[in-house]
Amino acid sequence: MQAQCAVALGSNIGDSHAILEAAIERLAHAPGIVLQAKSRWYTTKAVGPPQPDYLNGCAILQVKLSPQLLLDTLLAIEQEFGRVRQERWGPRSLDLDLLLYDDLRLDTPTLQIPHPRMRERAFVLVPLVEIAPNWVEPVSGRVIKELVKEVDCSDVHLLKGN
Ligand code: PH2
Ligand code: MG
Ligand code: MG
Repeated sequence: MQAQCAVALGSNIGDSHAILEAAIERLAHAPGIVLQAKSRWYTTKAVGPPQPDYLNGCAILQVKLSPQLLLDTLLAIEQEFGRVRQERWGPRSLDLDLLLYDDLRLDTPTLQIPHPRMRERAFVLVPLVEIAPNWVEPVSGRVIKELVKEVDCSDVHLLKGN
């Protein structure tokens, strides 16, 4: 079993650039995962409670893991990078969100695919369109390059020196 997945990466505590680069390396070397593509990094204004700006990006992974096993792997990597779960949408050293898993639609109490808020989040769609413009988001039936046109991207800026 092989699947292609899209993952969003975010950080707004600590040296976010170093954390995200290290997280990409960690993902690339995880059993059952091959890194296919990574976007550039973007500084983004925080959505949710007041908190520092984020650094965000996305990656495409080829995986031999089920959605649940992939989620477990992402959560374990977050923990390794010092993630402490506090308030919802609060600041974090590393956030790894599973966005897309082939054309799968899944709705369980612990895992929803596609990520239910990805369609409205410029901080997800702007990096994602770089590496997956023609991927069909299976709930809307629309490709990423179309979805990104409908969000306000004014708070998403390419990190200098990418
Ligand atoms: N993640 C959140 C809440 N708000 N805002 C930005 N800009 N970037 C994020 O990654 C982010 C957020 C919860 O996961
Ligand atoms: Mg998140
Ligand atoms: Mg998360």
